[in-house]
Amino acid sequence: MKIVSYIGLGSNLGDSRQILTEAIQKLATLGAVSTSKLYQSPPMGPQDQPHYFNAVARLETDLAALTLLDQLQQFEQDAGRVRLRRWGERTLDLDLLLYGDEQIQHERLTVPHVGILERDFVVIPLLDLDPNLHIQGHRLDRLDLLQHTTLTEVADQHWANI
Ligand code: A4P
Ligand code: MG
Repeated sequence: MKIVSYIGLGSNLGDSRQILTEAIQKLATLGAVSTSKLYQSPPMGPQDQPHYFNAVARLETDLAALTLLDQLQQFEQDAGRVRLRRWGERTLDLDLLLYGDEQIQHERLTVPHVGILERDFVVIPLLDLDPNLHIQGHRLDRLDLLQHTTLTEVADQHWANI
């Protein structure tokens, strides 16, 4: 059965735009993909790191949630992922934000992703893909953080050529 999942993409090391484009192409091997716009975002966490490129992908997949997580972690490794510190710089971060409307509490996987409702670099791209999205009873388009966003749009939905 096809599940609609949403995956957060982030990068602030290397050629981030190219790294995210390749990540989208890899996601497209798992099922039908569509992308949000592409954004730049000041770092959450340590401030002495570059701005992030952020986007969200919508993926329709047959994969079980943990199998999908395995794939995301493989794609991170393929991108030569280094992660130096918590909330620190990284070449590629792929977070499973939503998996259908399932709530998952597993030692390797928490869904919805922790902090999803507090991060403008997640909420705004999610709204690109589905303006009516609700999470845990919250309408995303009503969240206060939308009033003081720090995101800059750098490309429209076609940035990854899919
Ligand atoms: N894990 C549990 N749930 C999930 C999930 N839903 N999706 C586990 C993905 N992984 C999940 O992940 C650590 C462990 O989380 C994995 O082993 C997996 O089993 P990680 O990717 O190694 O760690 P992380 O992503 O570095 O976690 P951390 O430090 O909590 O970072 P976040 O929360 O991902 O934030 N600022 C801007 N502007 N834009 C960003 O994208 N990203 C971060 C990283 C910091 N600041 C940012 C951004
Ligand atoms: Mg992560």
